[in-house]
Parts: sequence; structure tokens; C-alpha cells
Amino acid sequence: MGAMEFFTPNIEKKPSSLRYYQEGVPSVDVDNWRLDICSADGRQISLNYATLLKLPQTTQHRRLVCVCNWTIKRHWTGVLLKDALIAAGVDITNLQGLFLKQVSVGTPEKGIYESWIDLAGAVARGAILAHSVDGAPLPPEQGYPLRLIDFGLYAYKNVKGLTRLEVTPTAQQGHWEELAGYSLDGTVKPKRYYAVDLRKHMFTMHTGEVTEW
Ligand SMILES: Nc1nc2c(c(=O)[nH]1)N[C@H]1C(S)=C(S)[C@@H](COP(=O)(O)O)O[C@H]1N2
Ligand SMILES: [Mo]
Repeated sequence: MGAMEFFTPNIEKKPSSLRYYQEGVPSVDVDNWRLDICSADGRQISLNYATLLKLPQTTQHRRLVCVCNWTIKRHWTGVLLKDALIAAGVDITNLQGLFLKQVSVGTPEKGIYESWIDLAGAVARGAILAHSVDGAPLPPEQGYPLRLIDFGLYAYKNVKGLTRLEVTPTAQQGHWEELAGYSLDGTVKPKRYYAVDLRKHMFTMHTGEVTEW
């Protein structure tokens, strides 16, 4: 894969990720980092970074949308959420009515960031656990070592610096839902957004992932 394949135009115009790391950028030692995945019945497994890299990998050119009206399309590499759940022994044929709680590493000063998403929907939409963007490991402020992205949802539903996933029957409000009244569901709305990569305002006419530009 050539470097050009992973080029994002106007990347220097992207809003600062420091503004979108509510709990502060954690410093993660990847040798001690784990992704814990907890099933609905309480069984838990821990995947280390090397194990994650051994699962089937996927690179996808998809658009992330922030609720505050900017969006950027980049090349995300990682593992399908579905494949990580299978590796954890989660029965993915029966996810209806369940939610996925995501928990960040956090910092001692500002705590952690959590988000609950509809699990069946996330799997159906091809949500990914991304460890790289545009061909390089995630920079610390963009969620190193791992972030979940469900491209049908606003980015506040997608946790950077991820360390724990829990399958659960109930959803709670995360940081921005509580503070700013953003919807618990988080589905991207039909609206005008500023596309950083295109350097222009664009409309999307439907709800969910923006795939037409
Ligand atoms: N752990 C954590 N993840 C987070 C956030 C956060 O504050 N903490 N902010 C979210 C919001 S509101 C946005 S817009 C995106 C920003 O991602 P970026 O740093 O790649 O721009 O991260 C999301 N994930
Ligand atoms: Mo956001």
C-alpha cells in the first residue's frame, strides 16, 4: 500500500483533537495496555495490542462527523468490532436490545470518558476498532492506542483511548449527552456540515453515515 493511498487533503485544517479529549490526553504504555471485553453474562477476556494486530485487519475510507458540524473522511485501519466480539466469545447472532459500553483509559486529573451505543446497529454498520489513521498509528491526541468508530453516529459516541467494552442491557448518558443535551442515540442527522477534507460546506439528506461525499 503506497503512502498516497492514505492521503487526507487539508488535514492541517482539521479542528484540534485536544479540544475533543475531554478527560485529557492519557499517556499509554502499550505493553501494559489491554482491551477488556465483557460479555452480557459477565465473562471477560483481555486482548493485548499484539493480539489485536493478529485479528483480521481492515482499512476503510470513511467519514467521521462531529455534532458541532464539521466532518472529515480518512483512512482508518483496525479490526471490525464484530471480529473482536467473536474473539471474545460474544454471541453476535443475538445482539438485539443490547448496548455496548465503551470506557476510555482516562487521566487521574479528569477521569474517564464513557459512551453507550446500540450494539446490533454498530455491528450492522461495520463499526471498527481503529489503531491507525492514514497509514500510521493513532497520534496520542487522536486516541492512541485504540478507538471505536461507528460511522453512522456522531463522533461523541466514539471513544478514543479505549480500554474496555461491556455488553449490557441498558444505556446511560455519557459526558456530552449530560452536559450539552446531545441525543443518547447519536445518529448523524441530515444537515449541512463543513467537510474539512473538501474545504466546503456539504449537505447530507439522510440520517446515518455520510457515504456520498
Ligand atoms: N476518550 C474520548 N474520546 C472522544 C472524545 C473525548 O473527549 N474523549 N471526544 C469525542 C468527540 S466529541 C469527537 S468530535 C472526536 C474527535 O476525534 P478526533 O480527535 O479524531 O478529532 O472524539 C470523540 N471521542
Ligand atoms: Mo464532537
